[in-house]
Amino acid sequence: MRITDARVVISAPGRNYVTVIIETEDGVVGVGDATLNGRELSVASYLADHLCPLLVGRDARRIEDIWQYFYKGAYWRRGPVTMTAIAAIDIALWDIKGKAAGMPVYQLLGGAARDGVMVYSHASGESLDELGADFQTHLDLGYKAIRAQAAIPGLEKTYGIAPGGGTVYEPASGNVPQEDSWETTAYLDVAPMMLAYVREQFGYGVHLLHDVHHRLSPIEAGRLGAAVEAYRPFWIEDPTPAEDQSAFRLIRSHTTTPLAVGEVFNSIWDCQQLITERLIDYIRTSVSHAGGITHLRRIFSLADLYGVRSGSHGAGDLSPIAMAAALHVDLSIPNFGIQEYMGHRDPVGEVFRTSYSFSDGYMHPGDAPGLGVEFDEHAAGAFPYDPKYLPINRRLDGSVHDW
Ligand code: GCO
Ligand code: MG
Repeated sequence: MRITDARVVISAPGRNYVTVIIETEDGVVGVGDATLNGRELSVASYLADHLCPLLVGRDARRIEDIWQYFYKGAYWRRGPVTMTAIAAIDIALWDIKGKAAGMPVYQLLGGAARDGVMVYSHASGESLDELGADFQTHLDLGYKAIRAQAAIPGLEKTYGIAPGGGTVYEPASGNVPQEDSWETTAYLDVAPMMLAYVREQFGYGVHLLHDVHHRLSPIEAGRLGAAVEAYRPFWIEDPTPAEDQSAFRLIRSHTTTPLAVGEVFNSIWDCQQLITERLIDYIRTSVSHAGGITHLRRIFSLADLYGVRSGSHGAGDLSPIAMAAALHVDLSIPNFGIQEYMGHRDPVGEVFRTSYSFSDGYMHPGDAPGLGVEFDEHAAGAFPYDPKYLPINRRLDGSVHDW
């Protein structure tokens, strides 16, 4: 099954997505997600200039060989741009394999190990009351797990707080990133109050999550974890900058609050110590940023040996193709924990037609052959690239702070 064409499409139906399309001699076509938020054009160029030309003529069925060819063959290993590009090709090849076999990808991965995939959504507010209203909206939608974020009084803008009215958070368009402000002391006061508020209002029958976005020092994170234990968070996410794996030893020694990390990781090497030393409870690597289905399964297999569960990143800046691929992996692995599901903004459905479904807090990838996502290349043409950056985070004294 020779590959006859591989190309990249950048479109912005709601937000920017980079999509790889791989065609084979017998007409089976696969799609993969190559979106790297704020760095979209780098991955598109890596693919179009370096990887796609090398795919033509190769046997699309040899997924592992193609993965190794691009990973080991390039000499330069790892890194978000490289690994997102390899991931997109890997995802598209699994799509092709499923379509050729007439099976959904999860069947090729060993079949369903559960009936559905528990997902968590995002609730946020400028005030606790606004957060409460948004939390209730998500409960009414059936979610069993909800992430809570609230603005910090005294700070002009806080990352991830949606403007309200059912909308999701979205960075502003433009060629220069917006700048947010940050003050750790204020945050450390507010965060426990916020989780306490959610428990007082809604009780303990829902899983409660919170994202720190890498903003604390290890000892501050230990203090936060200890302060919120009574509110039984499902997890505290990204408490400290994720590349410092040994920092988690210090956090662990101060709290039993479960820890999740990994949305910025792109290989098994980034989380090897975190997993093998049992420094985290959930590994959040995503299928599109951590080398595709092939490499993500390797990470989750290592995690399974050490009692660490999956909790993949699933923000709206990962395309519906990544969401579908994640659901196929989630459904089939033994150590699934939870899946993030932020949903996608209109008009994403005009370009990506999905067969996954949500019911009562759980998702299922559907039973269409392959990933179950159709990408309408023609429709994508109506939504040109819209430059957008994640905000920069500065302390009140003007210094750049961690993300
Ligand atoms: C999350 C994330 C996102 C990321 C974004 C980066 O947990 O969903 O932290 O908000 O910041 O996906 O591209
Ligand atoms: Mg996060």
